[in-house]
Amino acid sequence: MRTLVVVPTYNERENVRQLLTAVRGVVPAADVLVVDDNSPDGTASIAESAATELGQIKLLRRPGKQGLGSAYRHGFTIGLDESYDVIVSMDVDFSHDPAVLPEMLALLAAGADAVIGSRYVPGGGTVDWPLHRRVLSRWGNRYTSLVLGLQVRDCTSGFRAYRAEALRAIEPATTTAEGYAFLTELVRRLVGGGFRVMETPIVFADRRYGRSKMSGRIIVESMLLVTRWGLMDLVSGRSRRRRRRRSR
Ligand SMILES: Nc1nc2c(ncn2[C@@H]2O[C@H](COP(=O)(O)OP(=O)(O)O)[C@@H](O)[C@H]2O)c(=O)[nH]1
Ligand SMILES: [Mg+2]
Repeated sequence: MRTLVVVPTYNERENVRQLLTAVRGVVPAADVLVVDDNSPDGTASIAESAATELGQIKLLRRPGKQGLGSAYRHGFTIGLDESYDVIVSMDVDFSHDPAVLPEMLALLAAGADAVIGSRYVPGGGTVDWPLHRRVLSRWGNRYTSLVLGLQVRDCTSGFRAYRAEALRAIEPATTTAEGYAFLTELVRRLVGGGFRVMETPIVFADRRYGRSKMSGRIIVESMLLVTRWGLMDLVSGRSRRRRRRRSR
């Protein structure tokens, strides 16, 4: 299976070379695409020199910070255009342990359409995260699963592997959310499209270097969109039921 690992970066100079080296060590056959938004700290030039050393690494340089959702949309479109069989997404800051990659790919090979590295299934968790982030993530995910009626426990984990046909079918380029809601939007579309989404436990470690790029605005965006989608589902579910009653 031709695999592309998409890695978005913004101001990650301390992490990028190490992560690329680690990924190459764990899945030597996979290609990697780094999507950098013109990081002021020079992440792109470090990625470029690591790419020359390690091979099979491409760098997409974008003109400015456009958000995580936008970086993934761009990276996924390239992966689909280049006919990869499997597309993986992961953070560069070592919160997502590359050692889990073989397990994720094995689950795809065994029949899953998408595999989510999940903090909220047995065996998963977070370490070293400050309390406010743990609470926000845990309850944000509980709210999301409940409101959208999804069986998936961790809708905002960015550590995922997708079968390319499934990703192509849900048209990631037409999503609009910027932050975590982008990840939820993809889960919603996968489940809605009847695709088989599996979760495998991960222990999410806080980043070793640098700072989080997520903001209060991104969290608010995520909660508002989830609420809106939930209400839309409620209304369309009601109108579907009404139509069904009328046609009886
Ligand atoms: N290209 C790009 N990458 C981003 C952007 N925002 C965040 N990232 C990357 O997305 C990943 C997750 O971001 P991070 O700040 O660690 O989020 P957190 O783990 O939820 O605190 C990291 O690899 C970041 O470098 C962005 O605007 N553009
Ligand atoms: Mg992070």
